[in-house]
Amino acid sequence: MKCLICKSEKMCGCKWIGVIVIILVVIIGGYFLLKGGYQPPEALPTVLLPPVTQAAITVQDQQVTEDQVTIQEVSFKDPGYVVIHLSEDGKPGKVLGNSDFVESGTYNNISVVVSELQEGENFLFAMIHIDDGDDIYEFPGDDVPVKVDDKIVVKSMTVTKSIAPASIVREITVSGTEFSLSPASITVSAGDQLKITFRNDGSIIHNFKITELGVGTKTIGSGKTDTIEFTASASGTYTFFCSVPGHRANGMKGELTVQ
Ligand SMILES: [Cu+2]
Repeated sequence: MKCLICKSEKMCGCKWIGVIVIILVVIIGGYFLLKGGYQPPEALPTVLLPPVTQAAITVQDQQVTEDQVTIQEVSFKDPGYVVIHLSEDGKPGKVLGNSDFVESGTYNNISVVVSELQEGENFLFAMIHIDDGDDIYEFPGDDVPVKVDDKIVVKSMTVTKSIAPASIVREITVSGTEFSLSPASITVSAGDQLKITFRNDGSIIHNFKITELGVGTKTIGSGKTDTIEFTASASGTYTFFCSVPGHRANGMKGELTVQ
């Protein structure tokens, strides 16, 4: 390899000069970079929304399962509350609930707890009320509806409330003896929560298993009980039995039918 500096045909001492120059460049360059050239990134400036010049409210129809509604967007020029009125003859009527005290500004997705939502459709109005300065909602009273151009700031919305069907808890006691399980046939509805207590009314150890559903009691002695709880989600017929060797074949079995 040819020396780049002195053009000597052989490797010479010149290469070390090159190495030293590179090291110096790195050190000096690094020094200046750290001293002045490098600036840590500054935090992004906070985006300040312009002050609210006019009260406004935006709502959307919604489905709920609890007595609570969500206001999509609301702008308060002055501190106040979002108040939910029931529609009476198409006009804002009885108050069903109000938001917490809200300072001036624009807010998204404010929740308001309301009372007396009916199952099915509820026709409601969301209205902005002003606070009279004590941070306590008073209406009827001084916390009156806000007006813009002499009009109340209000939007109507339909809130559909659905009530989840309550699952039924079925409590069943199964007695085990030598060699039977009683009842030997149990029928429940899909979705039922089952609480099965196995009672050993025999004189030797037994248990209660439904392997197809992955549930079972402990193996217990005479006079003892053990309880299992599970939800019968899938329809079908499942065999229950005592898994102590020989007991199932001797009659300790039965059927759980989930309809
Ligand atoms: Cu048994």
